[in-house]
This record gives sequence, structure tokens and C-alpha cells, in this order.
Amino acid sequence: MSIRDSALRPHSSHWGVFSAGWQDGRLRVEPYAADPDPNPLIENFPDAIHHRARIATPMVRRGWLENGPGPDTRRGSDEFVPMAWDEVLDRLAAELRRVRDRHGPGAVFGGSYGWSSAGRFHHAQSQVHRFLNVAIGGYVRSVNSYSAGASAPLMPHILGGLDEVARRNVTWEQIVEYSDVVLAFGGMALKNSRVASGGISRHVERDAMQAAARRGCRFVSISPLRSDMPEEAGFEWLPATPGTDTALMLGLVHELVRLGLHDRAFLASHCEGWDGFEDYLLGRSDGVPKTCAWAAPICGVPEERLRTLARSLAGKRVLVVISHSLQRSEHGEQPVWMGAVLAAALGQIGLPGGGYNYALGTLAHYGKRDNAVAAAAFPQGTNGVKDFIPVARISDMLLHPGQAYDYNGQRRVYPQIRLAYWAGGNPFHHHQDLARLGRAFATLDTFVVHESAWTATARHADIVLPATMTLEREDIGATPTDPVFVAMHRIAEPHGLSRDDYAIFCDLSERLGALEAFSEGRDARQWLAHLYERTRQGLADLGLEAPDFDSFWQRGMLELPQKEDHGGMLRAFRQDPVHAPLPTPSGKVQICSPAIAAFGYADCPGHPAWMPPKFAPDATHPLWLVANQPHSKLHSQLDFGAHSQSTKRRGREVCTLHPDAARARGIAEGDIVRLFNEVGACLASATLSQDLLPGVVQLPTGAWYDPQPDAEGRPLCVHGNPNVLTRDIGTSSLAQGCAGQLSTVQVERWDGAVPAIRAFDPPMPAEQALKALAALQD
Ligand SMILES: Nc1nc2c(c(=O)[nH]1)N[C@H]1C(S)=C(S)[C@@H](COP(=O)(O)OP(=O)(O)OC[C@H]3O[C@@H](n4cnc5c(=O)[nH]c(N)nc54)[C@H](O)[C@@H]3O)O[C@H]1N2
Ligand SMILES: Nc1nc2c(c(=O)[nH]1)N[C@H]1C(S)=C(S)[C@@H](COP(=O)(O)OP(=O)(O)OC[C@H]3O[C@@H](n4cnc5c(=O)[nH]c(N)nc54)[C@H](O)[C@@H]3O)O[C@H]1N2
Ligand SMILES: [Mo]
Repeated sequence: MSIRDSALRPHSSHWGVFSAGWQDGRLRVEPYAADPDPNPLIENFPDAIHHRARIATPMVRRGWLENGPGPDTRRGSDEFVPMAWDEVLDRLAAELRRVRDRHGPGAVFGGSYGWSSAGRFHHAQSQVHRFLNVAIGGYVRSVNSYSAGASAPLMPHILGGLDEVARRNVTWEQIVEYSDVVLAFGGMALKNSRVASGGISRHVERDAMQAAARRGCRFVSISPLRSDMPEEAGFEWLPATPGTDTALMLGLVHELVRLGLHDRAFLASHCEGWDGFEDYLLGRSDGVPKTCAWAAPICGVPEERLRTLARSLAGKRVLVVISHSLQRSEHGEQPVWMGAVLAAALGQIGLPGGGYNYALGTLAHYGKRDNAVAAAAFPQGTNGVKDFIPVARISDMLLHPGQAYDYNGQRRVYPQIRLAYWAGGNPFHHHQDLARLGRAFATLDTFVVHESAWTATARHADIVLPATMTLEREDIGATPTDPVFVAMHRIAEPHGLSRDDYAIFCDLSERLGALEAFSEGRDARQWLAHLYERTRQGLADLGLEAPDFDSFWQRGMLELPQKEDHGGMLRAFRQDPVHAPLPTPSGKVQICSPAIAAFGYADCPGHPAWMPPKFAPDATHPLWLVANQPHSKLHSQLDFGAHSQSTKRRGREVCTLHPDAARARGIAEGDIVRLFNEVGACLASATLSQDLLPGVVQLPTGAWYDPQPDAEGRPLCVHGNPNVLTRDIGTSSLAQGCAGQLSTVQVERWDGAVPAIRAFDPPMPAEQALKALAALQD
């Protein structure tokens, strides 16, 4: 990049609106001036932009080049050969044609799960989906998300659409004004609400919790980690054994019923199935009353504390919040359902600042008002393939084509996939049991990845196409819950030979005879103007100032009007259950669900229930592992950036242990430790803290997978990626969601030599790859 100095210009990211420019040859970033609590994650950009981990040229795996498409266990450890754009696109187009013509588009997996970047046009997932739809005729897709894998299929059975319950529900403004108690299961860590897909202009959560607490709102955080709630909330910490929230809530509801403090009128007027549930609660159906005394040893919380908590909720404006994390584990459907039942028993659903808000505080989208003007998204076209998988069943699908499985009342069969196409996601970050995932990708004929950096996913690909990162292109930053609409200016020239996903797909479409259908004759700038038009028209329709595209672009930002805080679906339903019924079978809150009961799943019965997890700590794996979201980055993105690196020790991810657990294992602060179970093993640097339960070890996600064989030849991640330790199981037959938040492990001090981190070293240095290509051209 030749620019040494340039003015700051607006840009946006999932972790905040900011501006960027160059000073003395170094990238400078500054948070949006109106943001009261800016996110330090933007500090990952300056060192990342030309980091050695960036991909500089198209690369093709040697085994694929020499032997052609086909299953290959060398994926992930093979060499790569640099290739010029024209040649690599010719070869890729030929391979896409081969798979389509011989096996049909149903042999292509294009789920391509992942967060991509904030710009709405260069949104890699939308780009790859549109390309596969128009150029290949479709692809096998994935449904739901790693975020809400259990709650997304469950919610329509019990309350309504996930977005209605998570996004368009209780706002932070209501909490500041009305809530007496916020009962936050999984906490409300500010690290999590710092991010929102599509961007976020003002981080309001810290101030909102502080203002509510000052007014007298009581925050209770039920979580294995004290750090899941900010000090500003002045909260009470109720440490509870991971995975036991359903039992805890059953105890609370039992105590309310025992004392006659439950809201019988609300349960009768707004809910269906209380009686059947009460049979279970009181033990009439199974002989086990779910009392606080019953719940206490399961949750590791004293009985008296549960009783006191239950009594203190009656008659108060109580908001029950269940974080995404609770449902990212075995039986993850149950706490989501039970949270709604607790809020219903308290008679609070639909009240301002009260009731039930799933996932509030886990992302900056939630607790906000909707914009009054829509923003357009890049259209994806029509998928000619109807087949799909629940997103976290990727390895099962690749390893077991033809096998039957249950999902949400359907008996489905895994398709036979020959080619997988990924752009904008990192399965070797997000999926569980990474060694198994490696075996799954070995079954493919061809694996294509567009990436800006050498992630483990790129290293497992056959064809790696270097994609620009967000700062290297123009885009529009927008999300329906944030009023700031951003003209994301280009701040840097593309790294090496990298190109925009859009440009790559245009050239591939041309080779497949589908350029006009894919591009509609527009270049990237013309698409931005086209997408902007919907927002401009929306502003004009409201009689507001509606600048044309060029003025918007020059101005850099627009502040969109927002809707009134009307309380959403649940408020309307509370006020008039007859005329504003919920979109459930009964039109009411389903405390029992005859539909789910009819599926006959042993692992998801017709009302919320406590089912002990199959994988709980035992003699060989005595500790719970909490593998939560990292505070220093978004998932695995820019793990090589300065801010993320500053939180590592000796280059490794840090895991937190209780001093008692450490002492029993001869582990001291800063020691390198090995975490292991029957799934795999990794190294991390240990830090000791009183602020978590003694039976819990916490290792965040996000360290790039860096497998090096251990003494038995099994992969040991020397960098600290917890997904080598998580189990690749579905939450239940209902949702088949990701269960990666929790695992069980043993931990020991690592006295061996400490292997070097190689995750950020490319398979071939960029200069060497560029030189090899230049030599070919001569
Ligand atoms: N154990 C455990 N595992 C988990 C979780 C957990 O709690 N515990 N949480 C899960 C959750 S909630 C989620 S959402 C997933 C997240 O999983 P992912 O969304 O897959 O993680 P990211 O690191 O955001 O991956 C995005 C990738 O896209 C690339 N990228 C960014 N912009 C572009 C672009 O414009 N073009 C292209 N081609 N690539 C681009 C980035 O470099 C990055 O590698 O992880 C899940 N995994
Ligand atoms: N900085 C940062 N923020 C993020 C992300 C990121 O990668 N980085 N990812 C974003 C995404 S995609 C999503 S989906 C959300 C995810 O939001 P969450 O899934 O809610 O976030 P986590 O940090 O994984 O988990 C929150 C806390 O839940 C607690 N917990 C774990 N298991 C249990 C349990 O069984 N019971 C109880 N009571 N508590 C438990 C853990 O202590 C953990 O710290 O976060 C978003 N925010
Ligand atoms: Mo997520």
C-alpha cells in the first residue's frame, strides 16, 4: 500500500462503527464519536491488514492438482501450489460443471455458515448462495445457526418466531424504567453485547444496566463465572453448576406453587398445558416433586438460597433472560422452554420491562428498537435443491451419507456431498470435535474456500481463493436494529492478488454462462447504489430528507428514524390474547406442547423437564469445560490482530481455573497446561481465579486450530482451541443444535517442551507465492 497519510473515513464492522485512515504508513482506527462505550476490538485491524497470515495468491492443494478430485486424508497437511487467477478459475469452473452434470446440484454443500463481514453487499454467505443458485442450480443448505441451534426450532412451538422473542421484545429503555429484577441465566457480559452482525453504532448496555441498578433494579446473574455480568449492574452472583438451569428453575417454580404465589389467572388466560406440567412439577406423574431441596444438590446452590430467591420474585416486575449459551449444550431446548414457564408462572410475560426475553444481552441487536426504514440485502436467488441439514450436523452428513436422523418431527436422510463451497465462515473455529471434522472433509471430492487469511479451514481446502477484507472495498453497513446507516469507504488496496468475493463469482459465473443472471449487469458500486435506493425511498415515503446515493456516500452516514417501543408480539398478546394470539397451535404460551409430545422423542418430551446430561463430570473427566465466546475478538476473526494477541500468554490462549482445582493438580499461575478428554487435547496458559466454581475450567473459543501430533499420534492443538474437546452431538432429536458450549475434561500441568505456534504461518510465505506466479508469467 503506497498511502502513507490519508484522512479518516467511515467504515463499519460487526464490532462497531469506526473511521480509519493512514498515518505515517500505519493504519489508524478511531471509534464512532457518538459511541458511549466503544469496542476495543477495532484495534485488531491495524496489524491484521498486511499480516503474514493473509492469503496473497490463489493456491491449489498439491494432492488435488496431481491426482484430481477425490477423497484425501492429506487435506489439512498437504502442500499448496500458487496459481494465476485465470487458470484457477478455469479449473474450478470445470470442476463445478463436472459435479453438477454428473451428480446434480444436490451433491454440492453450500451452507457456508459463518459471520463474514459487516457490509451488506459483500456479505460472503449471500454472495456464495446467489452464485450457487444462479450458476449451478442450487445447493444443499443448512438451517438454523450455531448461536441459537436449539431455540430457533423450539420457539415457534412454544411462543413464536425467535426474532420476536429475542429482538423485538423488552428494550434496554424498559429495563432502565420498569424492571425490579433481572434474572439473567448465563449473565449479560458486555463482551458479548459489544457485537452485532451488520454493525453497531452505540454500545448502550453498560450505561443501561448502571442506570437501572441506580433506580433500584436488582440484577441476579446465574452463571458459573462471575465475569458474566458487569460491575455496573451491582449484581448478585448465583454460581450454579453448568447445564443445570432447568432443575434450578423447576425448584423456583415449585416454591412459588407451594406458597401459592404463582399467577393462576395468567396461567389460565394466556397459557396452555399448565395442569399437565404441574403434574410433573409436583411429582404426581413421576413420583419426584421438583422442590428446592431436590434442585439444590443438582445445581450446587443451597436450598435456602433458592427458596429465598423464589419468594423474592413474587409481586415484582421480573424479567427472565436466558442467554444463547444455555441452549448450546445437551438438552439445550429445556432451559429455553423452562425460562418461559418461569416467566409465565410469575405472570410477567408481555409487561414493560418484565416477562421473558430470550438472549437479551448476548448481542447488540437485542433490547433495541427497530428502524422505521428498511435496508436492502443482496438477493440470493432461488435454490433449486430442497434438501438441508441442521447446521451443526455437518460432520455427520459428510461421514454418513444415506443415514437417517430425526429433526423437528421429520425423519430425514443425509445426502451424499461431493463438493463443499465455503465463503465467510470458519468451520474449524465453529464446529465441535475438530479431528472428526477433519475426517469429514477428507471424504469430499473437492473443497473450495474463499478466505482473507490462512485459517485452518483454508488449510483444509483444495482450492483457496484470496478474498479482500472489509477495509479493502466499498460497502454499506446496516442492521434493522441500529439507526446508523454507514457508507463504508475503501481504506486500503487489496492485499496481494486478493479480490472481492463478488468479482470472483462474476468471473466464475461467466465461465459457467451465468454472468448476466449473477451480476444483473452491475458492478459493485452500481449494486451499492441499487441497494441504497430502498432506504432512500423509505425515507422519502416518510417525508424525511432522502439524499441521493452520491450525497449519502460523501456524507458517510445517515441516521435513520426508529419505531416506537411498542413491546412487540408478547405485549400485544398480553393485552389482547383473543385478537393478538401467539403464532402457536393454541395461540397461547405452550407450557405443554402436544405437537412436541407427538414426536415421541425421549430426549425432548412434551413439556420442559430435567434430564441429566449424558456427559457430566466423572472420575476421568472431573471438570466442566465452559467454552464460551472470546472477549478479545469476534470468534476466530483477526486472532492475529494486536488486541487479540495482547490477551494471550506465551502466544497461547488463557484458560481460567479455580485455585483449589489448580492446587490439587500442582498448577501455578502462568503454567502451560494440557486439557484433555476422549475427544482430544489442547495446550493453554493457566490463570487462577476465585471467580468461578471450583469444578469449572473456562477456555474461550477463537484460538486458531494448530494441531501437532502428540505422543500417540493424535492431534494436540498447541494454541488452545477448545473445539478439540467438545463433543459433536446434537442438543436433542428436536433441534439437533450445536452443543459446543460445555464439555468435560481433565487438566494437568504440561512439563514437556512447549511447541511453537504455527497457526499464523502460511503454508507458503506470500512473497514466495507471488514470486512463483510472476516467474510463470514471464
Ligand atoms: N465450543 C464452542 N464453539 C462455538 C461456540 C461456542 O460457544 N462454543 N459458538 C458458536 C457460535 S454462536 C458461532 S456464531 C460460531 C461462529 O463461527 P464463524 O462465524 O464461522 O466464525 P468467524 O471466525 O466469525 O468466521 C468468519 C470467517 O469469515 C472470514 N471472512 C470475513 N469476511 C469475509 C469476506 O468478506 N469474504 C470471505 N471469503 N471471508 C470472510 C473471516 O476471515 C473468518 O475466518 O462459532 C460457534 N462455535
Ligand atoms: N466479544 C465477543 N462477543 C460475542 C461473540 C464473540 O465471538 N466475541 N460472539 C457473538 C455471537 S455469534 C453470539 S451467538 C453470542 C453468544 O452469546 P452466549 O452464547 O450467551 O455467549 P457465551 O460467552 O458463549 O456464554 C455466556 C456465558 O454463559 C455461561 N454459561 C455457560 N454454560 C452455562 C450454563 O449451563 N448455565 C448458565 N447459567 N450459564 C452458562 C458462561 O459462563 C458464559 O460466559 O455472543 C456474541 N458476542
Ligand atoms: Mo453465534
